[in-house]
Amino acid sequence: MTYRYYSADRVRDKMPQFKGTDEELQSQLDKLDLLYRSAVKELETKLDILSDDFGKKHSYMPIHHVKTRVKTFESIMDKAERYGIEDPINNLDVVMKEIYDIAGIRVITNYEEDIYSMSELLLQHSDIELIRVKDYCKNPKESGYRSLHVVVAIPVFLVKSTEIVPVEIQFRSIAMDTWASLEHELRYKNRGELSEDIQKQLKDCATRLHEVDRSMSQIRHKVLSDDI
Ligand code: 0O2
Repeated sequence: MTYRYYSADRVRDKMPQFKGTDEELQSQLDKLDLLYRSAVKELETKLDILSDDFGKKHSYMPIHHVKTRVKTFESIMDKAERYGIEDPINNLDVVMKEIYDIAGIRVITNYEEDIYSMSELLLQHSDIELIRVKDYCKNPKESGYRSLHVVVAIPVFLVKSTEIVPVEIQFRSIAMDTWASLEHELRYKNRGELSEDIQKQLKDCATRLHEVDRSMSQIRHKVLSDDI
């Protein structure tokens, strides 16, 4: 039996209101899977090539590592409900148009400045269209969260058609990712509830990590200029 990321049987169990046949449901789920996984693969390759070329030209690799994920079907449906999309299971085309982060890539860079150099280089690609930017590095969230969120649309070339697929790319430095990962884990463990005092302490940690990020970057520049 072929392994499927999205299985019609499982989806049908949870959402019996789908109006078509099991084959129709599976065919839509397979298309969803193929499009978002392909879009992620293409972007991952682009980032890999940029990082290699940057490394050769500047003897420095700005990307520390990259993580990718495609949302589970349950999580896509939850978000569609939160967005107020009516009857999402029977309107997957609307879901795909309105939810930008079904496919997500997290690019972890060494320093904050690498976030901007890498995102700018990626956005120069002629086949990539910029849809939306949210700069939580320049304007951190109330929680203390920092990251650059860029939503792009990329073409995926299939046998009979070309589909334009949105992907959310989160660019973060190692320090920003450390904070976001630990904070996410703490929040998740506490079912999203954190006391005001804990939130304040976490925000304070975000500020301190940001100071460390800046100091490390200054040290790097000093080391580089001393090198010459
Ligand atoms: P996951 O599994 O990380 O993807 P929307 O999410 O579309 O309703 P919007 O405006 O796109 O709304 O959300 P936002 O805040 O720009 O980005 C949401 C994502 O950013 C979250 O995804 C997190 O990955 C990250 N994020 C935002 N704020 C915080 C924060 O305070 N702490 C941490 N750790 N991460 C944050 P999801 O959907 O939560 O899940």
